Amino acid sequence: MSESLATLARNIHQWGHALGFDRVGITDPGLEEDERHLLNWLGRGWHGEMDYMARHGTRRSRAAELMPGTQRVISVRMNYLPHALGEARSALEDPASGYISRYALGRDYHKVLRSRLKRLTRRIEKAAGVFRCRVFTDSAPVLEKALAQKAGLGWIGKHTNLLAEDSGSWFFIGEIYTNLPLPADQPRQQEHCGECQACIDVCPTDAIIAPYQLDARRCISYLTIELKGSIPLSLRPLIGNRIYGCDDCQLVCPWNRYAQLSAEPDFRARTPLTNLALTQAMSWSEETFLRHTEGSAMRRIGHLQWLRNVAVALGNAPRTESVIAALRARATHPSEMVREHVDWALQRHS
Ligand code: B12
Ligand code: SF4
Ligand code: SF4
Repeated sequence: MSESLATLARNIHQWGHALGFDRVGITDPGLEEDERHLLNWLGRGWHGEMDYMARHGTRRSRAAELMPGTQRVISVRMNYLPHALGEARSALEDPASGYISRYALGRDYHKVLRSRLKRLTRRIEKAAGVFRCRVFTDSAPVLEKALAQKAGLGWIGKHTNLLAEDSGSWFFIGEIYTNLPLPADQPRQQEHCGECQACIDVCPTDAIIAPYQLDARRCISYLTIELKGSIPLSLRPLIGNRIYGCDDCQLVCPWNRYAQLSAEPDFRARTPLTNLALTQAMSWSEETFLRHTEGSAMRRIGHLQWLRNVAVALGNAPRTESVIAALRARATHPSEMVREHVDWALQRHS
């Protein structure tokens, strides 16, 4: 290994920190074992309607198929927790409010991480000259958690999120594929779940079928974000007041006692997404929905899916006159999907 590559790798860590990444790691891209798990997962159909997960085949696990000549992956993580966990727990416990996953309360992470990663590549280019690279953050077929684990950024817990001893799991992951043969960091941290299985026990829909194995079709994050059509009837009562994503398996994880709040102003929670009354959420017009979710990852579910999710949560809320009125106001909505979920919710209160 040349001294200049070793110096460059050290600098990449420093520049990454200066750009706001909480950890940076470098790894070679081989993921044979994770590829086997991915193919098993797809074979069982656990990806549901996320066709993009199956479409790219081994490009997801073989970096060189995505960017020919890839020698190393620079993996980064950035904390996103906007406030203390007590606030998340009290939002979840208030059945009249809609719970929104903590990751979605601030600015869309795709934009934040991508622009920072691009700045990191420009910094590297200044020092190393022109080199081949591509940056990703949930933006292409990449096994991001597996790469981050291999780069020493944490371990994949039984809930299938990546977590680290020093900061829990409330962070995003992104990476740079490069043809630079940089020295790699120590692979994965030791796994520290031990005998714990709190995440498996708490999951409202039993989506974590076994340690490290998630049937996405049952996960509330999938049901409220990825699933475009009707939510299965048997799962609706289990969704509670979660109207966008779910954090339960992270909220219960003992390692999240060490969670760090995000230092990133872009990830600050926006009003009115915190403490949002379900009745108010149901009254949002498309224009209001678009205004309140501008620049947020939530926007991509669109207004109809939003109303669908809120209808389910209102069906699970305690019966009050305003709950019934909010539902009735949407009973003749032009969307068949919205009407069907509203009908279901009204029947729960009849
Ligand atoms: C598809 C997807 C989803 C799906 C499926 C989740 C999943 N576990 O796969 C759904 C919609 C449910 C989802 C939900 C969430 N997601 Co998501 N999602 C992704 C995405 C696009 C791909 C993940 C993937 O490759 N899945 C494929 C399967 C095979 O992987 P896996 O279940 O993790 O299995 C791995 C291991 O568990 C192990 N394994 C599998 N089976 C077995 C069996 C045995 C015996 C063993 C030992 C190991 C093992 O190997 C597998 C491969 O490494 C990534 C972005 C990306 N491009 O990587 C974001 C990503 C994973 N999501 C993210 C987030 C934040 C979430 C949510 C927290 C959002 C929310 N609050 O609602 C939830 C968490 C739910 C959960 N418990 O995982 C972050 C996670 C950050 C972190 N700290 O880990 C990512 C990395 C996005 C990002 N760039 O930051 N997500
Ligand atoms: S995000 Fe929620 S539904 Fe999905 S696995 Fe975790 S606890 Fe279960
Ligand atoms: S709750 Fe327990 S089993 Fe689940 S990820 Fe955290 S430490 Fe591991």
